[in-house]
Amino acid sequence: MSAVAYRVEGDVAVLTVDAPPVNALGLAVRQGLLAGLDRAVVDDAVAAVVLICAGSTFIAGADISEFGTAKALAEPRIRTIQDLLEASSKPVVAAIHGTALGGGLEVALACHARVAVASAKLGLPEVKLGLLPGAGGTVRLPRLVGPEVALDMITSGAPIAATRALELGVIDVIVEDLEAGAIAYAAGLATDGAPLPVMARDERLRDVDPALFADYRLKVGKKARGQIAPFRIVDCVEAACRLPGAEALAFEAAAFAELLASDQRKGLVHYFFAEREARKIPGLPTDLAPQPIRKVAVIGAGLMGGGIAMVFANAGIAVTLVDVGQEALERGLGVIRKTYAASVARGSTPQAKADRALALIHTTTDYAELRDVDLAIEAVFENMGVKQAIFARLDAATPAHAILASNTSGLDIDAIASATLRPERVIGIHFFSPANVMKLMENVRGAQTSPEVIATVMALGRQLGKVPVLAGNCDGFIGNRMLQYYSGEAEFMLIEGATPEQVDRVAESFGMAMGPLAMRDLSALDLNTVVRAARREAFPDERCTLIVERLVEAGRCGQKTSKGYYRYEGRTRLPDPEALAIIEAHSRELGVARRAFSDEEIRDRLFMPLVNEGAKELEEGIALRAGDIDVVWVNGYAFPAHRGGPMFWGEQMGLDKVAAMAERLAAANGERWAPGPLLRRLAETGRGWSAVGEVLAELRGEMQVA
Ligand code: 3H9
Repeated sequence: MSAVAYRVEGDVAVLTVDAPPVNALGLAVRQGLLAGLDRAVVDDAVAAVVLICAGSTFIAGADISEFGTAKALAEPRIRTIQDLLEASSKPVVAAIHGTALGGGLEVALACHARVAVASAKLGLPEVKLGLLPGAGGTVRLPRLVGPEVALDMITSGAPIAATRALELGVIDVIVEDLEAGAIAYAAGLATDGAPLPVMARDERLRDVDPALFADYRLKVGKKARGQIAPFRIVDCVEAACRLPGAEALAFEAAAFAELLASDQRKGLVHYFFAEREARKIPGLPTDLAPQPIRKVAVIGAGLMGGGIAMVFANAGIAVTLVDVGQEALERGLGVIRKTYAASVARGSTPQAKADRALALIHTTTDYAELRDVDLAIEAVFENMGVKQAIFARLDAATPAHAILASNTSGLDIDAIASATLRPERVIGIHFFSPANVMKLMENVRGAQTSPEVIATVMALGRQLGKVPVLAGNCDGFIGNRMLQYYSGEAEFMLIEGATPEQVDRVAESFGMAMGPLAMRDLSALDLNTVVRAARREAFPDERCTLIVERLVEAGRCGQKTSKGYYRYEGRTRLPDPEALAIIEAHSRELGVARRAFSDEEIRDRLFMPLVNEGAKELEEGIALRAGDIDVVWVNGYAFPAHRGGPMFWGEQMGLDKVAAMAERLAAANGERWAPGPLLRRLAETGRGWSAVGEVLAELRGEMQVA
């Protein structure tokens, strides 16, 4: 059966693409489109053509899974189909519902007109995959909407709504009944007989001010954090304004090929699939329906609790915010109101939406009001006794079906669950701060958490617009457990001779939003000293430094005291000789000779320990897949998505190098830094993360024999 059905209604041929899940332009769809168009062109009974899709969406782009395979290069290519569309003397109308994305929108732009339903969205999201629109998007879109709007759309990758697309002229009309509307529109064009527009041949963009592109490059430079694609997009749109259509298309094709071969594209495409894979939990019954969550309680009206309440209210779910006193509730609600007001003022949330969300947040000090909630999330400070007491109260106050969740960032979920009579309905839901902004939702399964609860919370993540990942229960779960090695090495390198600016510069040029030391300054150094003392006690034989303690003793608690690793003028961070003197004095105190560091060494010492600890999480089943760890780090710790995540990056660097680094760091820092059996075996045998299952089985087998 062809992926594209052909039928004729009156004198209009209707080509229906039917290639679930998203009608991507894989080889079969391209072949079907070519066959359908060829047939319509020669069919004397056909005066016009409609291109429409079955299922939930219009063509959502090229088939990403074909990238790098022979199929992607096989004819007919997308451009061949577009040539045919533009050469057709019979009008072709794209009928759009769902999302017309990437190559999908590019095919629609090569049609002679576009009709859409009001709920449709259109966009060129290739930049999110480290690419640019490679099927004429940078040439046709600027001709249709002008270079500024095209640059905004293509460099952001954000889709626009049909109403906006109509205003801009990307679509010609919004209809209610898509197929009937498109057929009528196409028939009208045929009867009208007016010359058909061919965007790629349109030469109207000759007088664009070149300063636009210089400005845009500066703008992109501020946001792009080391990414190549946004700059190449500007180059292409500029070329589209300078060159005749055919030459601009050739320019775009060359730039697309360059990006397709780039590591950044590989990293981002890996990330795309990893995010989707992370939603799938092996072992859960496939027919398990998630429980509906209509009403939730959030315990703790602090910054975290308030942010969580906003997440639910934004998704239209009623929230009861609970705290011990009226004053705490008022304060919490005040912060929530301020956050909404700021977001309305910025233009990112419409007033009506903020009002609707605020109206869904109700406050109380009385647990008796929780008798009809479906989920309660505790978000108080990290103290096991306090959390257990709250869970015991929640167990008594909430209905039997309610899920009880803790937002702990590292405490033992089983110990928390033990305070209840329903440990199977207890789970960790770890939001990252600020919860209303950060995308990651690290869900932590306890030993007894039921499959239904896991399925519900994973589905809830998507409903809330978050990126859910399932973690096992251990100190720090997936993300924070790894973090200590990253910040630990940052500190050791300071003692050995690197400066805070150098360490942070390397991390930031790698693509991290903020270097590890600047990050610590932001989150307050004094708050960190308690955890550090506990860790020194737990691992007395491990290497440690007292840099943070020395800085705090000198009144340097980070941004809040305007000095820490740096000094701050407002929010501007500046190198500070005083901080360096404290660090140098501590090097002397520890008897460590200071030396120069290369950027490469700093990079490897910062990021390779993450990979090593990630491998141990895989070994212990804390993370289900290496990709899950990548998703956690990209969304919870601003690890650059264009590097694919720490595990993908580590594999690109070579797991043998990662293991060798772990050996060296274990000798210097302590046994916890050593590679585990999984990483050792992968490194020795030259295998990658895709072999984790098989290597773990081998290792288990060997243990049994031994
Ligand atoms: C491009 O077009 C290049 C051209 O310019 C030039 C070429 C020369 N291909 O996200 P979901 C799968 S680049 C293959 O969960 P939703 C996805 O993996 C492309 N597979 O659904 C998942 O599979 P599974 C530009 C794809 O409803 C399933 O579909 N286009 C593709 O939340 C459902 O996906 C884009 O970047 C694809 N293009 O969201 C659009 N897209 O079920 C990327 C999806 O096995 N896609 N899959 O896990 C999206 O943004 C969302 O998937 C979409 C649906 C909004 C369409």
